[in-house]
Amino acid sequence: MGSIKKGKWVGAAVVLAAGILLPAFTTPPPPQPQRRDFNIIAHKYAYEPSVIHVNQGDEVHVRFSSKDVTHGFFLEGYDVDALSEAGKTGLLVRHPSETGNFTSAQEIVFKADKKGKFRYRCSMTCGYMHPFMMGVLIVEPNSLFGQAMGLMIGLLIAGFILVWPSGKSPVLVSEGVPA
Ligand SMILES: [Cu+2]
Repeated sequence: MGSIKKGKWVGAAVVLAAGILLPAFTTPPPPQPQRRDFNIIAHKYAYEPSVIHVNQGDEVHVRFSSKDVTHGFFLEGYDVDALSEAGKTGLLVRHPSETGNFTSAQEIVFKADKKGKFRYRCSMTCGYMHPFMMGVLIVEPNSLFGQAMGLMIGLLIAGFILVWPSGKSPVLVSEGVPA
């Protein structure tokens, strides 16, 4: 009986170790945060590109310009709002939470520290379709998340093995069933 229990513990330890180690070998290392540059062009009533992808932790630089009238670039979740006047290279940028005025800048810069989908939309009324002028920033999670999932699955399987009834019980049950 003691040896069965010991075997279970060893089994659980092996599964747990696999749960921790396998993801470390099979998933690529987390991407190093890097500088990402984007050129976003606004016109009635869209952004080009309308979807941008970065990895969590990246430093994002957006050069934003307008083709026709003055357009805005309000990025949800990142406290960024910018304005671009057609034909002008510079921008006006502000951080809405700081209630500050717009200051001129060459580009929008922020660190993509939150993962998820964040809409960017026009913050300057530019015509009848203005409310529909939007795009989306997708911040991919750091792959450490994959390793955390591997650890969790390993723990679950180890726990499952520990509480699983011993090998004898199915035999007892089948013996109890009348032939
Ligand atoms: Cu607009």
